[in-house]
Amino acid sequence: MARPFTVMGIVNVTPDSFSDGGLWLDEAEAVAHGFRLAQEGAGILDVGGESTRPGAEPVSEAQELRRVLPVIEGLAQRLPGTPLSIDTMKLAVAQAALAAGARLVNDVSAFRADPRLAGLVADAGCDCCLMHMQGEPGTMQVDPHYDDVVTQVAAFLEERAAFAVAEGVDPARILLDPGIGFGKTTAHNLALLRGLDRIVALGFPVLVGVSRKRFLGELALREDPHDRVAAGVAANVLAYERGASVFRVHDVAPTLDGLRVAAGTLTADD
Ligand code: HH2
Repeated sequence: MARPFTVMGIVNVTPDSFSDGGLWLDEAEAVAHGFRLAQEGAGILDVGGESTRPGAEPVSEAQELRRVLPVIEGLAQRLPGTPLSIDTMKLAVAQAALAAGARLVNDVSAFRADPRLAGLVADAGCDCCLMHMQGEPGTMQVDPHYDDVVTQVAAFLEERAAFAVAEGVDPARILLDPGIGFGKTTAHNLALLRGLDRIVALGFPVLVGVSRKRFLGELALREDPHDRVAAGVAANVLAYERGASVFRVHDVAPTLDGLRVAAGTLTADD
């Protein structure tokens, strides 16, 4: 049987996200967008109210709550069968999102921005995604450096998972993410995708977020993020082949096509 995978559709309720900033700021538009992504086959929707693109400005708690809460509530109502994820580093935002029906806390700081998120996830019994990032979004792309990026990212994720478990999070509820594009050059991103099996070997499901990111533009010679869809499908297929199981994307339908072909090909019993 094909190894299962889930496509996570991105719903950015932000004015400044790098590829879709401002498109879904209106609550009804954002809910409609999430609905479309679910119809295309997204198995989970990730709602975010703060851009983490390189150089992005932080957003206040009140502002982030105003952006994401109505959208989580609207999606929970319209799509009761589709799990919702909240992309946040803030305790109050995660708390409110869980109360409104979210089931996964996607924290790009891996519980470093606010370690109390670990206790929240433990008490709620929900899922969490712990991502690697070198530096802060404001400055992370200024000369990132590693001696051995795969070894260092794997060690970081192992330590963060151990922290979460020590805080009471059920290990079966943890996803790990190498943090493609977060304090990484193109060479670092490619080394991580090539060496993804070493992160998979930590024993947790692995999520990857390559969608429309800059390294794809560099490789495929595509300046406009919207022209990076095929490049992203290629990277996601390779990540699946190396063991990733959740794929965070803006473009759900083409990603599903690619992953279905990859899954069918890798498991063909002839
Ligand atoms: N990437 C982005 C945001 N959240 N979460 C996880 N777990 N993994 C990722 O790779 C990841 C993430 C950045 O992409 P996007 O949401 O499209 O842009 P922005 O941060 O500008 O809103």
